[in-house]
Amino acid sequence: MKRIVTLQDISCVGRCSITVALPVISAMGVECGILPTAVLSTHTMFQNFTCRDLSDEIEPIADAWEKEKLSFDGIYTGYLASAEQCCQVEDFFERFRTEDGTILVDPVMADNGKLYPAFGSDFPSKMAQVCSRADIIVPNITEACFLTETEYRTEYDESYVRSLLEKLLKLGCRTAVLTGVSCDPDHLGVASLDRSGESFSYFTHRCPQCYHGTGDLYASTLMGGLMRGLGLGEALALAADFVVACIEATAEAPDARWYGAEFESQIPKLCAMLEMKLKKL
Ligand code: PXL
Repeated sequence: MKRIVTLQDISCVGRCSITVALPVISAMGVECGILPTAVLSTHTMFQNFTCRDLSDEIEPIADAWEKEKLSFDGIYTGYLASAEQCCQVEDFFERFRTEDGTILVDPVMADNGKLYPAFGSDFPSKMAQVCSRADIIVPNITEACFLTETEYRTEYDESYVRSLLEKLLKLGCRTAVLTGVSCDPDHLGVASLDRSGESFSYFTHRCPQCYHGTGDLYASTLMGGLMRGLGLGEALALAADFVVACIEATAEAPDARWYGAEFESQIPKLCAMLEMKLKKL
């Protein structure tokens, strides 16, 4: 069984970051270690939240793991608590990167044209450094604009998407995946480009609803799929189909919470979709 470690926060309530990554990646048959970057009472879209930065723990934990000769088939980073933590994560990559391992960076920092409240204007350039060391990065359109200093647009065409992907590759990563891509009102999806010029895109019908944590669901499922041996195109599609299933389940749930997508009820579907794709390999 493959083992990964994910570096992101624990938002105790809110269905995002580690509370999404652990159940999803475990359900996909991949061991998921965690290195929490911060503990928050909830994610930062709540009006009141606490946040304890765990930067001081990162190095001692990494030291102990190194002494134990632990290694990981993949490293997956999400929400980081500060610009300084970005540098610590880069160090972590250098210590734990392996020849065949995959480093996936979800540069969680912004949506709908705006940075999340906890981040200052110095954060995107630090996150760009983290991205430069990744194999795969999965920004949404807003994050891609911050990373590449591109004007954020709500309406765009394929050439805007292509130029964002090309600029993201120039950061230094091997593969750039852009999420939340929509070149027409009825469809939403993802587009990717790698250094060899290979590209994929995958679109589903657009769900009118919008829930927090869907980016984390997407990145976690993508990491799980890649670790199980799916090709990039199949893993991108699996993650998109799972997120749509979660959004639709949330929209139909009479007691749905406002703060996150109901992914729990869709885990059996995720496992079934994964098995179908694995059978075709
Ligand atoms: O879902 C991304 C995310 C993760 N962690 C924290 C957040 C957010 C988005 O707002 O606030 C703490």
